[in-house]
Amino acid sequence: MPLTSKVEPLRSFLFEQGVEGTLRGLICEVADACKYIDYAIKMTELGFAGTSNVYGEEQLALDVLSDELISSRLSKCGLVVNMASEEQQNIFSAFLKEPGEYSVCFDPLDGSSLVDVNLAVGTIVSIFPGKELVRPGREQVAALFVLYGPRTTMVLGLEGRVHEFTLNPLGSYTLSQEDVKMDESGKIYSPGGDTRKYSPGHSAFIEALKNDGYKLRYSGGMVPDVNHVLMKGGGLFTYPALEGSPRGKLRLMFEANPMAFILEAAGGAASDGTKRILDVEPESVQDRCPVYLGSKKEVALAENMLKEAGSEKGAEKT
Ligand code: FBP
Repeated sequence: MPLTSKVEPLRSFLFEQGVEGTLRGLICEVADACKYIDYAIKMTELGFAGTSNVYGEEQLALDVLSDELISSRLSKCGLVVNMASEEQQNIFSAFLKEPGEYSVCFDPLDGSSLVDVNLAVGTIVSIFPGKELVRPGREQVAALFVLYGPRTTMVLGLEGRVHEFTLNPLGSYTLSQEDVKMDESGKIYSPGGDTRKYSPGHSAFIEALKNDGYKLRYSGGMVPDVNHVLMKGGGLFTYPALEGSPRGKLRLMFEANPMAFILEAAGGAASDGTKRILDVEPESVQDRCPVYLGSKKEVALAENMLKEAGSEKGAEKT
């Protein structure tokens, strides 16, 4: 990106957009912490940490380091009350006596198992006002993901708009795309999950996309795959309910909610197959959620076909 006077750094862009000071500061703190994760991905020894997370999954050294980089940064910034991390068991509070005004859920390094094979991964962050975290996603005030790919970019959803910033070699994020918008439909699909365990409705839906000439684009990393659908202007990312996992694999608070907030702000849609993800009432920060994220047409088609299959199954039983 040529250096011109038009270079718009993240903090001044947020200032010009009238984003209030504390939230502006918090977004910049998160962005800064992710600079260190970006460096760690490129420089740190790969391999396991010898510990497991709350889901019993072996943690990579990078998972633990990324978690520490964000937790410690947010704990000391004076802008945060409570936090929850996909890598930690419980909700935890900021160190400071005078806690801040916001609470944050984050997945420090989503798709981390792909770093070993040198594929793109990401950090996902969800920001709520106040101290409560176990609440519906529609109450978020902002959400973002940082994509560690050929370029390191941050995609921010805020006040009904979505913007992309790129980390330049000077170590600052500058605006690379303002007001990213999704079309009503697209031509790519990104289907997660074990196809043998797909429900009949979901299988029929994926088949319909194939028959309609949609191109398969799946890396196994939610952040690069959702970014692909968003930046291509349309299509669908999905990780459905599976046989034996009625709520799928992805986590509501750390993955589904922030991505749903961003996609909706870009004019797309986000469903758990039956309803808007942002209206799902969580019971705990560990909840999982089936995910259909993308253009409105594809998400609506998924809901209709799952419903039809559901009613057909119901009819068979009677
Ligand atoms: P982690 O949070 O444990 O990394 O899992 C999330 C994830 O890696 C997503 O990024 C991705 O979409 C999905 O799981 C891939 O799952 P699968 O390997 O079952 O296709």
